[in-house]
This record gives sequence, C-alpha cells and structure tokens, in this order.
Amino acid sequence: MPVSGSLKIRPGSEVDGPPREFALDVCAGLSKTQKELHSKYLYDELGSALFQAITHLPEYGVTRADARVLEAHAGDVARAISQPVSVIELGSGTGEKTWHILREMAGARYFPIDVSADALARCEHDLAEVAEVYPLQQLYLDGMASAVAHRRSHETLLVLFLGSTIGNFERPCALEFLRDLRRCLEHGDKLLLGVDLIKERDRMLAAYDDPTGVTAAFNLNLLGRINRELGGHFELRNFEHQARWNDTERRIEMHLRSRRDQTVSVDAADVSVSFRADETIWTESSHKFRLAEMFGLAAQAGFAVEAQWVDREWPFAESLWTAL
Ligand code: AVI
Repeated sequence: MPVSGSLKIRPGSEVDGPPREFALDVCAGLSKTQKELHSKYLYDELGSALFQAITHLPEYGVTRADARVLEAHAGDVARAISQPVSVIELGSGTGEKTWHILREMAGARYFPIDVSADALARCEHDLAEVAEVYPLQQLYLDGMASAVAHRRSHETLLVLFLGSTIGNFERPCALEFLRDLRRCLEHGDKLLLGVDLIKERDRMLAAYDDPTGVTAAFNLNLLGRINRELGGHFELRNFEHQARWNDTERRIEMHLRSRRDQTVSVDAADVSVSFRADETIWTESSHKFRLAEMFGLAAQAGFAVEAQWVDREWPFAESLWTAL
C-alpha cells in the first residue's frame, strides 16, 4: 500500500501574509472610490468553515457538479495521460473530489497544495490508500515550484485546478496565472481545469444569495475578521450581503452594502472610513464561462484543449488541457 511521504512545509510560514499586509490591503481597498476588499481575506478559520457549509447548500451546485464530472470521467482523464504521473492539486482542501482520479492512476504521487494545515492533514490521511501523498502548505505557485522540484524523469505532471476557483481571478489575472502555471510545466503535461458555466441568471444569483443566509455570513465575516485581527470597529448589523450578476463581465459580484451613513475606524490600518447609505464594499467576483471560450483561453496560455466534460444537472465543465 502506498505510504504518505514526508515532503512537507508545515505551519509557521505565514501563508496568509502577515497582519501588516492585511492592514495595508484594507487601508488601500477602503480608500478606493468603489471600496473593495480582496476575496482571499474571506478565508480565515471561520470563513473556511462557512465556505464548507456553502458547498452543501442546495442552491450552490458548483461543488457537487465538479465532483459528479470527476467521478464520471476519472477513467477518461487517466487514459489521456501517460504514466507514471504526479498529480498536483492547487487548493486541494481535503482532496475529497480527487480520490476518484487517483484511484484510476495506481501508484501516482499526489502533491496537494493548500493554505489550511487541517485540510492537508485530513487529505494526507484520507488519500493515503490511493496515492503517495506529499502535502504542501503553501500558496499556489510556491507549491507548484516545490512539487516540480521533485519531478522524476519520464514522469507526466497532471495539475488539477478544480471548483471554478479560476473564476475568482479577474480575467486578465486568470490568463496571467495560467501562463505562470504553463511555465512550470513541460510539453505534454496536463492541466484539468474546473469552470462554472453561464446558466440562468436566477440560478446563479440564488447560488450566491441563499435563503439560509450562509453566503451572507461568509461575506459579513470579512468585516468580523477585520474587527478581530485589526482592531476594526465595524458594526456588522449595519451592513448587508448583496449578490449581483454583471452581464458585461459575465460574473457574480459579492458586495457588502452599508445600510446607513456611518464612519468606521480600523485601528491597525490607521484609517477612518465614511460610508454613505447604499454604498458598497466589493468583496468577490466569481466569473462564469462559456464552453467555447476555453479554446481561446487555453491557446493564449500555451495549452491545447484535449477534452471537456459537462455536468447535465448544473452546467459546469471539466476541461483537460495539454501543455504545448
Ligand atoms: C471558491 N470559489 C470558487 C467560490 C465561488 O463560487 O466563487 C467562493 C464562493 N463565494 C461565494 N460562494 C462561494
């Protein structure tokens, strides 16, 4: 039985960036005309737990669709790749969805990359029966560099970037990121990219504004995090979660709307910010894709699309690319 490996970068390295960086980003973001906070700050311990809860919401079909397509086509993915393989997953979490892929690739090495030590520990435990697991607690590209440094000769790399996380990048940044990934790979290596497709507006909006209020809590927690970590003085009840569909940019935007005129200070960021009633803080974008646009995106990033599989229940695609 494959055993878990010992290539680990353990807690202690501040993958979230130090509080100073958080404070500077808060100060810069809240000073803009359209106030904004970077979506990476949504994921502290509570935010990550709330995101986990989102994945179980009946209205949020993304995670289940991703898992269904992977389960149905794990064999097709495995057959498209010459062995031996090392599988590198960006933002693996507990690696639950990847189990099916690894089971089809007997003896593969698996490098899950994530910022959560707890998720990686579970991943290492749960997937040890189907792969040699080498957890990397790092940011995506740092983790890629670590995994690639352990590449063996005659080995193919398969990079997994699932769950439509690429949709959280602004489109030009997504392309830049895919190009950075390509630079880490060799000709013939593969990328499996999960993307959420454009669907009926109401379905998309409900996925980001559920009646249970979990997504609202996920969004508002960002203000709570600023209060806890940076001495912020946000009164959370004075803000309200909003999800909007931006048809021009083809994305869902999450905002926090100020319910009234108010001024809020954040001690560690040394700012005092005034809000007008109805003014918003933009906290996240989730871009949605057309199946056909994947060909252009792949080509611009130095890949060719080899296959695409789409879920029937919730339009979501798994796109398999080959590095040119
Ligand atoms: C992690 N990411 C792909 C999620 C998304 O759908 O954009 C984050 C999320 N935000 C609100 N709900 C889910």
